[in-house]
Amino acid sequence: MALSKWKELMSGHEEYKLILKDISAIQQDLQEPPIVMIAGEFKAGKSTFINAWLGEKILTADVTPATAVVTKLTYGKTKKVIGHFKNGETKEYDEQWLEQLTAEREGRFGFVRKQLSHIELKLPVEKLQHVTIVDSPGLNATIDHHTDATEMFLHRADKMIWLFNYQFFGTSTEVAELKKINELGITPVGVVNRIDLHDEEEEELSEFLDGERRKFRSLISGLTGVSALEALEGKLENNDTKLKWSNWAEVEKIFETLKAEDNKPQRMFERLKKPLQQLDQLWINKKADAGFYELQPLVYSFFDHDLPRVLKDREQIEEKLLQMDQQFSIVEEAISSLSNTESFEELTQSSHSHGIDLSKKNWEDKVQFKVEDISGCYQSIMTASEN
Ligand SMILES: Nc1nc2c(ncn2[C@@H]2O[C@H](COP(=O)(O)OP(=O)(O)OP(=O)(O)O)[C@@H](O)[C@H]2O)c(=O)[nH]1
Ligand SMILES: [Mg+2]
Repeated sequence: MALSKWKELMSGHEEYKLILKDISAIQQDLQEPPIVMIAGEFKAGKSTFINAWLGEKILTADVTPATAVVTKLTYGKTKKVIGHFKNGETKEYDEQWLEQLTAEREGRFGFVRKQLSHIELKLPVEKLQHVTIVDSPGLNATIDHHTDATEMFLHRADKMIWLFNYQFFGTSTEVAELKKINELGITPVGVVNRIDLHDEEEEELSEFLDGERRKFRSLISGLTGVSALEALEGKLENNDTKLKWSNWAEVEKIFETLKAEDNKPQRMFERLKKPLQQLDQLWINKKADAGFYELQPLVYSFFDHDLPRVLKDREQIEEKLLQMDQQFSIVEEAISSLSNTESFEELTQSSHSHGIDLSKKNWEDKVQFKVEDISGCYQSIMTASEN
């Protein structure tokens, strides 16, 4: 396919490294079903939300900042943990290291985490054949590299669920992040987590949601309240009451809608724009550089050789012109002297001083002189201009 050809042409050239990385990611993402990223501020309950969707405690959820690495859940016949490194390399790890690799933990994997772009977790879960789920480190965590890791991955999402924390709903940093995501061409579906903590006596949940939905309508599409924790517990304990309270049926509906809207080709097209624009700019710069380096020796040789030669030629030509002017003025004098016999003596003397001999001529024969000597003068002018 065309993208492989591009990669082949660009590989090995340092200046194409970043563009190559983007194109490799696009090529990789093209093979996958829609990528749905679960994003939100730290501790919103993102990992718990994904565990609830899976119906299994697979990802690490904790009261302290937990998810440290973007974790992509894809379909695989067997469970596999694959590290995708920033330099494009991949490595498979034993599944027992999943927590050490993805969660903020002490130990020898701290260094590896810094080199990782993301971890891919392959699971034999049928639902993952139709959708790839991405768990992300919390934005606005006190740990900067968590925010960076998530921000670097945001543009790879086809769709997004933005998980609000009911207890810290709609912070200013959250609004800023949502604006950034909108600029990437993604309008996340809004979900408020931890509604189990809502006090119905204070305000009806539906009223709270209606009000916030209106406030955030330009940044998100829809707003639903859930309890990921209750949903997970409900599924693990086969407790239908808990599952009902959790309002999880709404989340299943959201996933059905996300699956049905196929925006993958459009997203891929949008994402291709950036590397294409970068390539275009790189080539414009290369062309300008090449033009400059080819022109440079010509410019130097012009100043070193051609210009001094032209200036010297000009000097000689000006000198010749001056000589010609002098000869012409003698001719003009000769012509005017034909109507003024007294000045003829002066003319012969002046002509003589300019190397033109008129003295031999007989003044009485002046008409004949006029024809012959004026032509003589012309001849000496011609000779002077040829030297
Ligand atoms: N009460 C309540 N607690 C929840 C809910 N969902 C998650 N929690 C708890 O909130 C804490 C954080 O949950 P996580 O799933 O780790 O949150 P996260 O957004 O993945 O956190 P980071 O990855 O660190 O950003 C855990 O102690 C969860 O048990 C919920 O619906 N209700
Ligand atoms: Mg997490």
